[in-house]
Amino acid sequence: MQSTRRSFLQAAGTVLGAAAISRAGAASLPEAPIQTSAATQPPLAPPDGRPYNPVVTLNGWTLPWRSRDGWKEFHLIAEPVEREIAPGMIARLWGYNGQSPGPTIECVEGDKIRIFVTNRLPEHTTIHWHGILLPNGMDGVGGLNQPQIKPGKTFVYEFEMKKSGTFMYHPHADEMVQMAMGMMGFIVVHPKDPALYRVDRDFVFLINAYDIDPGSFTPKISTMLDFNLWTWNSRAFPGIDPFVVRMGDRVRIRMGNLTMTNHPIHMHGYDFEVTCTDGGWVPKSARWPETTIDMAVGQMRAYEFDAIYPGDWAIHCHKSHHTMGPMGHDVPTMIGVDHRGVAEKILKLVPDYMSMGDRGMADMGEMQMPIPDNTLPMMTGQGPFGAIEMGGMFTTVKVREGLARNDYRDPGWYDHPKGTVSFEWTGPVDEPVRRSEKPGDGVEVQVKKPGRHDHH
Ligand SMILES: [Cu+2]
Repeated sequence: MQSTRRSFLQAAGTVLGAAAISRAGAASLPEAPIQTSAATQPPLAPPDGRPYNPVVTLNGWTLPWRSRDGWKEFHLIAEPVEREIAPGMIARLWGYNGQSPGPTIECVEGDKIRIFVTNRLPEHTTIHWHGILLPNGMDGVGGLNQPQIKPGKTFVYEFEMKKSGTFMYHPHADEMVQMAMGMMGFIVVHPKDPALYRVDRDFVFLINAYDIDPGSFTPKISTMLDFNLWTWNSRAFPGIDPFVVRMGDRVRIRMGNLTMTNHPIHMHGYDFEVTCTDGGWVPKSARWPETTIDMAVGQMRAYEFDAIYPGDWAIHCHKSHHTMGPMGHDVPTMIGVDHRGVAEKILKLVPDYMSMGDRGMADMGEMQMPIPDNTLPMMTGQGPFGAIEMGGMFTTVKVREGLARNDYRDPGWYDHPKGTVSFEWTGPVDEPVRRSEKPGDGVEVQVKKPGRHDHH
C-alpha cells in the first residue's frame, strides 16, 4: 500500500499530508491523471461498469476513474494551469488536473460517485455540482454546506447519480475570482439504458470568457462585461477544433454557459431540436426546433440533428463582438472618413502607423497587422477562399461522407461539388431602379396592377 501511495504522489507531483486520506473507506486515493495538451482527446470507452456511448469534449478530455466496492472514484486536483487559448497565446489560469476547463466527468444513472478534490491553489475552494440532485451537505457551497477546502487539503464528495442528463461543476468559493480564472468542468450522466436517447456523436463544451491584457498572461478577475477573449472550453478561434461529423450520424451538441452574459449560439446549414436542459431531457413531443439557442448565464442546453447536409458549416455566437479577438472598444468608427492626409502626417511621427477602417475593418483580417506578444489578432483564420475574419467563439461543423465511426480527425476543407459555390457575375449590370422622391411616382406606382386595390 505504501508503494501505491508513493506512486500516486509521484503521479500527482505533490505532497499530501496525513489528513489527505479520507475516512470514506478508501485506503488510498485514486490516481489523478493530468492532461497538458489542449487537443480534443478521443472518447473514453468505459473500462467497467454499465456500458454507455462516451462523449467527446471539444479541446478537452474525460477523467478516468477507478471502481471500488461499488463506487466510481474520481480525483480532481484544483491547481494553477497553463492553457493555450489559440496558437500564439498562453494564459495562466486555474483549473483541474492540468487544464481549464477541467476534465469531463462521465458516469451512468444509478452510479455511486466518490470524488476526491485536492486543493493545490493558493486559496481555499469547494466544488458545486451544478444541476445534480444530491444530499444538501454535498452541494459544495463553501460556508453554507461545508467548510472551505484549505490549500493542501483533500475533501471527498459522495452521492448517487439519480438521473441522466447534462450538468457541470465549478467552485462555490471566491466565485468571481475562481470562475474568472477558468475553474469549471462538464458532467455527463448517461441513461441506464444505452439505447435511450442514443446518438452517434455526442460533443460537449463550456462557454467561457477571459479578460487578459495583450502581452500579459493572467486574467483580470474583476471584469464584469468587457472581456476580450470569448472562448469555448478556454479556446478561441482558430484554436477551437471543428466538430467532425460523419454523414448520416445522429449528432448531439451539449453546451453550458459560465460567463457573465448570454450567448446566442447559432449553427449554419441545419435546423435542430433542443433535447436536454439542466433540468433534464425534453420529452419528444415537447422538443422545439431552432437554428439559434440563446444560452443564458448558468444554463446548459443540448440539441440534436441528423447530419444529412455535407459541408463546412459555421457555428458561432451571434453577438458579433464575441466572434472577434481582443480589441479596444474605443475604436472610432472611420467608415466613410478619408483620413489619408492625416495618415501621412502621423507617419512622419510614427513610422509603423497604418491608417485603417475607412472602408470597414475587413483589411485587418486580410493584412494581419503586427500585434504585441501573447495576444491574438482581432480577426483571423484562413479558409479555402481566403481570410475568414473571425476570432473568439467561432468554429465549424464538418460533415463528411465516409469517415470511420470513431474518427474525429480534421478532414480538411470541404470539396464543393461543381456548380454549388457562389460565383462572380460577369455579365452586364444595369443601374438599379430607384424609387422616386415624388409621392405617387416611380417604382411604387409601377408595381400597382389594375384590380389589385378595390378603390371604388
Ligand atoms: Cu457570445
